[in-house]
Amino acid sequence: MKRIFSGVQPTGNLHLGNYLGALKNWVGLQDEFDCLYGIVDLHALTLPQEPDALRAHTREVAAAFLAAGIDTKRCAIFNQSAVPGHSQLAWLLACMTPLGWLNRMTQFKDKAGKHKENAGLGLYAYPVLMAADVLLYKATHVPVGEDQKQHLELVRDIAGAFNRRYGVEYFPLPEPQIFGEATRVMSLRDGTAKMSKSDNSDNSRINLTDDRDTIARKIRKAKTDPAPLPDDPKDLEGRPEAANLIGIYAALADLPRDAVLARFAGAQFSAFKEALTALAVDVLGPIGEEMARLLKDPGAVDAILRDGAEHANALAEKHLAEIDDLIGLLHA
Ligand code: AQP
Repeated sequence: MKRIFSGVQPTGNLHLGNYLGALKNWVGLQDEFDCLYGIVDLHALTLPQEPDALRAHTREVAAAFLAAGIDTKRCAIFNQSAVPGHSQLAWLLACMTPLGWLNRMTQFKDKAGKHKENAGLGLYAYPVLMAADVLLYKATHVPVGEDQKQHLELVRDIAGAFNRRYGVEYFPLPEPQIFGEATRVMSLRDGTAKMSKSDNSDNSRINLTDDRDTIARKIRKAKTDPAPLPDDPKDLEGRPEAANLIGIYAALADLPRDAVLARFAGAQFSAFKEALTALAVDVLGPIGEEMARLLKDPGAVDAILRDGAEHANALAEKHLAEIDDLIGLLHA
């Protein structure tokens, strides 16, 4: 059976990049895979989180999953900390992960910044927890963005290390699930930086909860360059902001980039931005409204998370019993 695990951190400010790079694609996977989608709250703890905000952001991600079209009849959605197996397996895998493998991870270097000695152990060990997330369910595929390819390689290495140590083919080596034209959404203020939840400037991103006027204002203010839009995708090279806006339009409209350029070749940004605003409002408006509706009833969102966790726990406990047995952990 083909199985997917993927997750989003409940760190607030869910944005268009999270939608186009993750949620929208996840919806399409439901038909083909057994899908488990986690709100990875333990990962969020690698940086300080305020308790009430963490709870609110967890429900907000759950609402975004549902509003984007994830169907809980076919997929489990749950928060990671509600399935203790994630932490248990992370420890077991940490014991067979050489430090050298973790030292190669570039995300730690980026997130720890200049003061590595002050960074938490959790931030350093994050990729091992990610390996546990995927391997706990014996997932065969992981949807990956550009920035996570290195972590998936590590998941495969750790799975291979376990299998070799115990002389079994227990964990499948998960494959990357790649999507047609990869959508990496960049900041509206800087076409070379990823659109990100943690960017200090709210104008850098379109949040899934932004209303029509806010979306229009942010797109109007989005950085561009003085030249009109080209007709050949090659001419977008060296124009990161133009390339980003075209990429966003293409992803929202489900069109290849050259089809978008064919439509807007020669246009000024003002006209293109108006069309982009209308499209963004069309796609995101209903998602934001549905999230707001769902979040009015937090008890109902919690009930969905509980159901998802129950399903995930059943699978996790079965696998952990097998893993403990292979390792020789006695449960008398
Ligand atoms: N800009 C983006 N373009 C495309 N995909 C993106 N994703 C995030 N940003 C973009 C995808 O969203 C999923 C969830 O990401 P995450 O919550 O695990 O955190 P992240 O990747 O660290 O996202 P952010 O927004 O950049 O958060 P901060 O600022 O907290 O680091 C992933 O599948 C990711 O690829």
